[in-house]
Amino acid sequence: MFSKQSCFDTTLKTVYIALGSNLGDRVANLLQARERMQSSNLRLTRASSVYETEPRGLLDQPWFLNQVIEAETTLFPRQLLARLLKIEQEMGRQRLLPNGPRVIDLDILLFGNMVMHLPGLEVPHPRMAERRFVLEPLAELAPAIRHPRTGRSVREMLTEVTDQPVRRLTS
Ligand code: PH2
Ligand code: MG
Ligand code: MG
Repeated sequence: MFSKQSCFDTTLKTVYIALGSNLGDRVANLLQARERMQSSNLRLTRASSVYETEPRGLLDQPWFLNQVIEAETTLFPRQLLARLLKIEQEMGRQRLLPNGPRVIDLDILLFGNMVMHLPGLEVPHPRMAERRFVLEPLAELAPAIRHPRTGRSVREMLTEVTDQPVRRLTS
């Protein structure tokens, strides 16, 4: 008997991934990242608008473009993370400063209802609840979805971060 949790589980999971860029041609970087992610085992189903957002953490850097995509995947979290990091590398990301400027950043926000605390892989993303640049685009796609640890909806979390400047660019 194979349980649902076994390593043979090939069911589709719905995941939400945050994209961010503040170096080079930011629009082209988001587009290229979406194209590179799209594949038979990671199928992009919906994309939010693109937002221009004030930098958080390290303030003295260009404003970001941020977006969230929804995808269906048969990958496991570790595999998905490895895929995202590979795309970041292929697109020339250099890690010089924590929270510093980058060509592309791809973060797993939510992976089904999973809660995970592994070295290098925390799901849901540990800082998503305090970031309007994540919650605003996520709320376009899934306002009622609940954070699996706190039980709060995206819409509820968003009401607490409205002081952070963001500007919607596309619809
Ligand atoms: N990413 C960070 C730190 N700060 N600020 C904005 N506006 N957008 C980001 O994507 C972002 C950030 C670390 O990943
Ligand atoms: Mg990030
Ligand atoms: Mg990242």
